[in-house]
Amino acid sequence: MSPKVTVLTGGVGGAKLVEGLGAILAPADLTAVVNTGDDFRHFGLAISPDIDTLLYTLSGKANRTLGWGREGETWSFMAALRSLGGEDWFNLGDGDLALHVLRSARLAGGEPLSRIVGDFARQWGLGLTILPMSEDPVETRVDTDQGLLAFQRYFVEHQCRPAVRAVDFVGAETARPAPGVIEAIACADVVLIAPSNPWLSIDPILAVAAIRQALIDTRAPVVVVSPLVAGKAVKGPTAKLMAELGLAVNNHTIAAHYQGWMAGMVVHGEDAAPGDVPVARTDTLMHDRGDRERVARVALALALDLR
Ligand code: FO1
Repeated sequence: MSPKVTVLTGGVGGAKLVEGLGAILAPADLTAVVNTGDDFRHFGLAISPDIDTLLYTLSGKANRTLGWGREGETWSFMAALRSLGGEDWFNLGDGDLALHVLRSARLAGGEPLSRIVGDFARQWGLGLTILPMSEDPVETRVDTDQGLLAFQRYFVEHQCRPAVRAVDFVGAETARPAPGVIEAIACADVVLIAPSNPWLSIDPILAVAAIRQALIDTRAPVVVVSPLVAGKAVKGPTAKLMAELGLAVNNHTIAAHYQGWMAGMVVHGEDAAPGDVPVARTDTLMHDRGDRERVARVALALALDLR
């Protein structure tokens, strides 16, 4: 039987796992619940980085070296913007702009984000279900030694250099799960937490109380793919952030972060892992499609064992 799988994801690592799952599951059996805490308005445009990284990755359009945006992108807009003295800390490629302009226009017309994203996925031949975690605004904000920073200011403008003291999610207490999110968790055979940054990319999703509760209540085993490889993060600021938060950079900390509903964990190679949860081991570095498929298979197998 083909299990119904729901995966909570954000960032590049998450998109790679979803790509691997897409290679082994029927599209109708796969749902991605995507972080929207990174979303922000820039020049009035609605930017949804983690949704866009997933759309680009799954449709083969992703810029693999940058980890965001499109392969073969051109930058005429940015050149023209700079000539006019516009803010240029956040790069908007010419092709990428089409996504932001179309999404912004349709949101302004009152369409829900989940419908817009569903249309984009279908336009690009993707059969899985991609759900934003919420249609309501939830803004990740990082309290640092250089003051309170909106997520993209921290991540892009300051290149994650400021030391983090705390992360919060403005709007989470009133944000509702997007349509279909609770069902996707409650009715899944398996729920996976992608190897995304737990504090920056998964916590915004968990900050929506009904989603966290659904993870606790679901009969599906919840398996976490560790974002750490040999005690370091593969990409992005995970290890640096953990150290700044005074946390040991290891899988015990990751497991403690997800305790209460995590049933098992996929860890890299021989990395130390908590002794009190079922663990599956594999090389969790996902360079190519084969890697992504392998990690997806290992995560799925562990979860199905735990049913
Ligand atoms: N990341 C950067 O480091 N520099 C950029 O100029 C940049 C532009 C950008 C434009 C659209 C988009 O969807 C993502 C973009 N990102 C950029 C990545 C983005 O900050 C991250 O993908 C997420 O917010 C963190 O996962």
